Amino acid sequence: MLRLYDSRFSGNSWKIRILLNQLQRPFERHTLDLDAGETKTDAFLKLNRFSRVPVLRLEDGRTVVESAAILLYLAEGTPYLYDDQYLRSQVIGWMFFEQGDLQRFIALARVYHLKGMADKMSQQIEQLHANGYLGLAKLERWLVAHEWLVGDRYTVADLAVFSYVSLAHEGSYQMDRFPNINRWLDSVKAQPGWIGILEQSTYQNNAAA
Ligand SMILES: N[C@@H](CCC(=O)N[C@@H](CS)C(=O)NCC(=O)O)C(=O)O
Repeated sequence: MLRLYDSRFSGNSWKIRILLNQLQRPFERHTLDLDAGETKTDAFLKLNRFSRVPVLRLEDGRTVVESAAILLYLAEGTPYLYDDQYLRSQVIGWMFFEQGDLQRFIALARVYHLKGMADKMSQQIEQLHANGYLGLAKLERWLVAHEWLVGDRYTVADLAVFSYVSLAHEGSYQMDRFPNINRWLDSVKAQPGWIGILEQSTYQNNAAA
């Protein structure tokens, strides 16, 4: 059986749990405690050279790391990824954009808030917002004229970008500035099999959680 190493509040891990649920793929869930340094152990380093979650362990013991790579691996041959070479390149392009222009700026601001460090880190949060808003404005501009990020349907491009954008308000981003992003977030949430970040997948082996 597939095994997912994740952590409870990780938006990168949430992407994978949503897709596994949408694909109806059974998996064992191993939830790590990041604050206890569980991604820093020698055993975990053998699973992921970058010592981060998410990690997908395949049935044969090999691992896939990096949320975008895991999404692409799982989506291969399914409706969530195009066969067409050009459209695939567009999906991958959005995934790079998410990692480079959005994810870090949103995730760090969110972590400072979740850990009660927002006052102490207010200058850093301001800088993160300055960068994050640039990425969000580009996403908003695309969504003015497009229902989905690539082509005419929901794909792993939407899922990859969705996760942290939907959590941005937890990092004090003013998301009411972006009506088209909000319309698109609602469309992603309405997809069959979508689950919330703290929800359990129907296909999850809870014994391993
Ligand atoms: N680019 C990576 C980022 C993964 C990442 O930042 N994971 C965080 C949780 S969301 C983590 O494991 N942090 C613990 C650490 O860095 O020690 C991906 O998309 O999978």
